[in-house]
Amino acid sequence: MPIPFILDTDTAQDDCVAMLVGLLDPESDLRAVTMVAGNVGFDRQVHNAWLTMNAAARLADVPIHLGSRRPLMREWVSAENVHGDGSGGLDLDLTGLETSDEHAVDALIRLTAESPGELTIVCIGPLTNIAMAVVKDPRFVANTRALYIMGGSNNGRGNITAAAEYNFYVDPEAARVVFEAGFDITVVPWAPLTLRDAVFTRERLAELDALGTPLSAFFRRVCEGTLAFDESVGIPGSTHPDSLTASILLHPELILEAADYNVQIETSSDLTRGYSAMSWGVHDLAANARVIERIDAEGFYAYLRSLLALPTAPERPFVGL
Ligand SMILES: [Ca+2]
Repeated sequence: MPIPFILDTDTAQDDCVAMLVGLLDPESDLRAVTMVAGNVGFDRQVHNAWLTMNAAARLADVPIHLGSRRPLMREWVSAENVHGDGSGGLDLDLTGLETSDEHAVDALIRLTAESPGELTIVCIGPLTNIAMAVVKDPRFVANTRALYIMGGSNNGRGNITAAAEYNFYVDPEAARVVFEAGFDITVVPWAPLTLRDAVFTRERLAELDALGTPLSAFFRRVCEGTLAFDESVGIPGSTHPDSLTASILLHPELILEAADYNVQIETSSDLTRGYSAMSWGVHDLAANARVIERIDAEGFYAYLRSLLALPTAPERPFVGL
């Protein structure tokens, strides 16, 4: 049986790849996309989601619900210096395409309530929408099967500051609400996991490009902009934590090591805003999340490669590809 889930995303670069996983893998039953303020301008993120659905030839198959356009308490912080527009300048004729009238927070609450305990939410942006749903409906936590969250670092370095990973930094209060709410949570952290197991070197990217499919051409474009940034900060390739998060939901055999942690998010310090304190079981703190520690990196690469090798052609011609 395909696994039903919702993708909560700030769609740019690897969010697009995560969405491809959700749209192309036969093990996946992607029910909705919910948009949250994050990586790049909100409307550009929606545009990037349409581009991705087009690449997967699934335009308008999955509803896009527009959600929180800013964090709960903070000013929005963009990652446009990292991602550019998040899709390498691709464009598309969007004639006739409409996002849902229903707000993302209401969609999250309704969809999980319609099949209690069945829907997982893959959260690959700031956690604003999820926190809003927690606050709005006390049944939301129990109705949700699990959250798969890309965010934080496991006693490792951040990316937007020394201490913090971007998603938790942008809306630390939302992250705190979510980790204190009682969900069944799995975390894919930035460091050390992503930096060790989900970086594709230029050699690998060339291999993927050599597949010569429309999907591999799309993949190259959405990853190209970020690659230059990653290399400028010493990361030897493009980073894929969001697609990894979706992939381990559908293919848990990719998980090689994981452990239960108590995860708390720093909200009061300027210096360590959004820091995720991940306590590994020796501090008398109750576990509230499973943190992924090691994955089958070769298996993950081979899996994405197999998706990008599919002959799927875009539904409408891209402008600029
Ligand atoms: Ca993201």
